[in-house]
Amino acid sequence: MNLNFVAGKTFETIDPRTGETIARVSEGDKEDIDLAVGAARRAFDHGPWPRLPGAARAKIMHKFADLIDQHIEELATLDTLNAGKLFSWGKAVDIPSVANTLRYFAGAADKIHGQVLKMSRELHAYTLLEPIGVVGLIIPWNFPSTMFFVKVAPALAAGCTMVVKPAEQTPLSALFFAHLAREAGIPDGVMNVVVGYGATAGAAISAHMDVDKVSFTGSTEVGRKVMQAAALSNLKPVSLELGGKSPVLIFDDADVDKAVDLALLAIFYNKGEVCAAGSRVFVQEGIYDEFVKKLAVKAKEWTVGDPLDPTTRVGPQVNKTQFERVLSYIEHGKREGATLLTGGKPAAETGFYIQPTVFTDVKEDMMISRDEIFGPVMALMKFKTIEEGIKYANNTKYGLASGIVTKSLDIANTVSRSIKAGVVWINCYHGFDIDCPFGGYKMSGFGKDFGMEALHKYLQTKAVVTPIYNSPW
Ligand code: TXE
Repeated sequence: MNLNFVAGKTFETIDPRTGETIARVSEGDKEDIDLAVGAARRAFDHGPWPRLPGAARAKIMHKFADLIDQHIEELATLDTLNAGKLFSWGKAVDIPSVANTLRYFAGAADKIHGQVLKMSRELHAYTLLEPIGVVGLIIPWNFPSTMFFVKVAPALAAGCTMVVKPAEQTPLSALFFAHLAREAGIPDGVMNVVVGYGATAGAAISAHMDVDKVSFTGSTEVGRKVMQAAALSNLKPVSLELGGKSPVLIFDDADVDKAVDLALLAIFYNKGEVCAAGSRVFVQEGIYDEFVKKLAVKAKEWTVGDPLDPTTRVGPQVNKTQFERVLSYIEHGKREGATLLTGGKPAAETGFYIQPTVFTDVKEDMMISRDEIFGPVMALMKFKTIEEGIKYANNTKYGLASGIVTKSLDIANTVSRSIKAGVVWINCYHGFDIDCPFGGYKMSGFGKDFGMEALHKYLQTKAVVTPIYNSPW
C-alpha cells in the first residue's frame, strides 16, 4: 500500500446516499503503476512468495481471512457508504463470503501440480504448473469487496504477485484490504493496491510491458481496450468478465407466485448493478396476464431507501453518472413505446435513488431490450413456444447468465443446453458459489472467475521432457 502517490494528486469519493464527499483519496497514475509493477516484479523474481511451500502461502491467506472476519462491520459499512450496497447483506453475506473466498483458494495452494504424461516415444515427460508472474487486476465498483477477492485470492494461491486497481468510484474497502494484507503477513511487493482512474492507472496496467497477465471486470467497451492494449504491448493474456443482458425464461407450468419473486430478485438485487442481472424476462403466453398482474403488486415490496436501514431492499445507484444513465434508458423505453408498469422515476429528492422499474410491451429491437442498463429496470416480453423462447433468449450479443423457471425436466434440459450463456440457473437466480465457475460466452468475455478454473488463469504450464534411456534424442 502506498498512500502517497507520485504526483500528490487526490480525488473525491462520494456517498451515493447523499452525493456528498466522504473522503479524498490519493490518485495514482502511470508513474505509480510503474512503481507498483516494479515492486511486484522484484517480489516475484526474488521474493519469498512464489517460492514458499503452498501450505505456507495458505497459512497467511487464512490469517488474512480471519482478519477480514474480525472487521466485517467496518468493511460492510465502507461498501455501503461508498457503493450504496445494503449493509445487512454486506454484513451477512458479502464480507463473510470474501473471507471464505480466501479460504477456498488457500485450500488449493498446496495442491498445485502438473501431470506425468504418457508419451508415444521413449521419453519421460511431466508438466509443471508455474505462477504466471506479475498480474494486473482491474476491479469494478458494483461488488468492490467480492470482485477484489475473486481475483486476488486465486492469484495469491497461485504464487503470483500483483497490482490491483479498484474502481475509482469505490476505493475505500480496497484500501482497508491492503492494510489487512500487511497485518496478515503478505510480504511487501506481493499485493500492491493503486487507486486511480481507468483511463490513466487502468490503461497503464493493460499496456505495461512487465505485467504478465491482466484480469479485468467491467464494461464490454473497456474490455475491448484492455485486450487491444495487451495485444499492442507484450501480448499478455487477458481474461475479461464483461457486461450482460441476461434472459429469464418463465414457462406456462411455473408456479406464478414463485416465478414473480424470482424475476424481481433477478433484476432488483443490488439495485440492478449486477453483470448477471436478469434484465430481460420472457413469460410464456398462458400465464403472462396473471404474471404481469402479480408482478405489479409484488414489485412494490422492493422498498427503496437508505442502505443502512435493514428494511431497505434497493439502495442508491453508485453515482450521478450511473443514476443519469439509468434514467435516460427509462426515458428511451417510454419514447420507444414500451409501457411503464411500475416505477420510472427518481425515488428521492437527494441521493441517487431510482424506483424499481418494469416495462411491458417491450420489443426485441428496443434499446431497453438490447443494452445493458445496469440499474433496476426490467424489460418484460411474451413468448409462445419453447423454440421462440430460446430464440429470444439468445438474441443478444451478450452471454453471461440466464434463468429458466419450469417444473418440467424436459424443458429444463432442452433449454439449458440451447442457451448460449456461461451459467443457467434453473428455478433459482443469482445462485453464485465460490466453487461454481462464472464467466461469459460471446461478448460477455472469457475466462472464469470462481471455481478451480479461476486458479488456472494465474498459472501456466511448462512441459519437461527427458529421454528414458540412451535414445537417439
Ligand atoms: O465501467 P468501466 P464504468 C458496465 C455497466 C456500466 C458500464 C459503465 O453496464 O453501466 O459498464 O461503467 C477501469 N483501461 N459494467 O464506466 O469503465 C475502471 O477504472 C483499463 C459492468 O464504470 O469498464 C474500473 O476499475 N481499465 C461491470 C473498471 O475498469 C479501465 C462492472 C470498470 O470500469 C479503463 C462495471 C481503461 N482504459 C461496469 N477504463 C461488470 N461486468 O460487472 C476504465 N477502466
